[in-house]
Amino acid sequence: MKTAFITGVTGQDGAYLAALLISKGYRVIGGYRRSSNQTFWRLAELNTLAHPSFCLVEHDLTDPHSSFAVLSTYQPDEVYNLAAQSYVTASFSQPSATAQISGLGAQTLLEAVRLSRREIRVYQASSAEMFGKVRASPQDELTPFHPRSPYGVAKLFAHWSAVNHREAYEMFVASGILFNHESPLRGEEFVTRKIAKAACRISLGAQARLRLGNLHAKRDWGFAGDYVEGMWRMLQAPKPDTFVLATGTTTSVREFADLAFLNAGMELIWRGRGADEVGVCATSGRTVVEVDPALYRPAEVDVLIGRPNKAERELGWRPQIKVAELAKMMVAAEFHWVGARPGLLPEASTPPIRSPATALTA
Ligand code: NAP
Ligand code: F7E
Repeated sequence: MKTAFITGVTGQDGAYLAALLISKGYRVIGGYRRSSNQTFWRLAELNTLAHPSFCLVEHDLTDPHSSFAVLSTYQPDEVYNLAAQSYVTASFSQPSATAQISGLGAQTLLEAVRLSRREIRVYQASSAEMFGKVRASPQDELTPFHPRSPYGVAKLFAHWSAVNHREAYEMFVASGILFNHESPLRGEEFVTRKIAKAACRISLGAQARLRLGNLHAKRDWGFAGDYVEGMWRMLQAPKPDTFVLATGTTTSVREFADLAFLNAGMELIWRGRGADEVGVCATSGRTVVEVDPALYRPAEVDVLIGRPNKAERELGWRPQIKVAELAKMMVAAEFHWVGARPGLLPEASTPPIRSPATALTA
């Protein structure tokens, strides 16, 4: 039985990865940081929390002693470093904390592995945000980086630390440059979940309007359940390397809103321009989406689109879920959680109500 240590297990990817590794017969040690308000709901949704092969351990990525203690106590074969301050907007208001956690924290963990047992295989969660002001499209492993946020800068430091540990110490350190991946378990501050939740609530009359920032931004959105499979494959490869995981298609925030609201039974019509643009419900004529310039970022990543050919070729990895199905899954989960159905849809096109747990395996 292999043992894996996952940092940041309480996050979206941590929950999906823990469930995947348990299904593959691993013993999973899940690192969580101490908080006055624990966030184990994702692990509970995927039936991982009480699983006999799963164990929670207190761990803070910024504390080297904390990493040494976990490594020496549990002797993992694989370490997946998913812990991060991962919200780009917050990285502008908390740049130092973001650098400490998402940048230096990764290097601290790599050093702990090097000094305790360098045979351990390490996965570093790198990000398409490192491409930022993109120099080429689509982006792949050879595209130059130009981060546009303190988060992107911190992730770039962590990525090069991973590459450097690979080259300097011959350690097995894989870096996955992952494009945006979402799910019903996504944090509510990220735009897809914010939209999916609002679409459900507005259609049920529980919320009047959704306020969004930049509607023009485009992202390559995939499903988190597919991407954690790619992380695992990177650590089973014959040699450590850097891989892009993406779907190869890009969708604007406005288009994602169209998809989500349609799945909630509302067709949107867009009127106006810039900060005055609004999304109007085609049936009722009510404005249900509006732009709030306070949500614009100091620097924006306009368009991301990945080219995952290397992962397909060398890892046999392919994303299964496309953005339209992702939006459908996320909105269906919102209705499921409030115990309602998207009432305005004709019966035949009602999306199946899938809980996050079934979404993983479907
Ligand atoms: P997430 O939901 O924000 O989860 C981040 C996790 O890190 C949470 O468990 C959080 O704990 C933990 N954490 C934060 N600071 C920590 C610290 N000092 N010590 C230990 N744990 C800490 O992020 P995600 O979407 O699952 O993403 C997983 C990783 O992939 C992150 O590194 C992210 O930057 C990266 N990534 C994500 C995407 C994406 O689209 N999802 C794309 C590319 C890269 P709390 O629950 O206590 O907050
Ligand atoms: O924003 C725009 C926003 O916060 C996506 C993280 O997982 O992926 C994620 O970072 C886009 C941006 O994700 C709102 O300006 C408009 O252009 O969902 P997001 P992100 O910033 O792309 C990367 C790859 C990571 O690594 C990160 O950890 O949507 N947008 N209106 C909005 N975004 C938010 N959050 N809220 C809005 O109201």
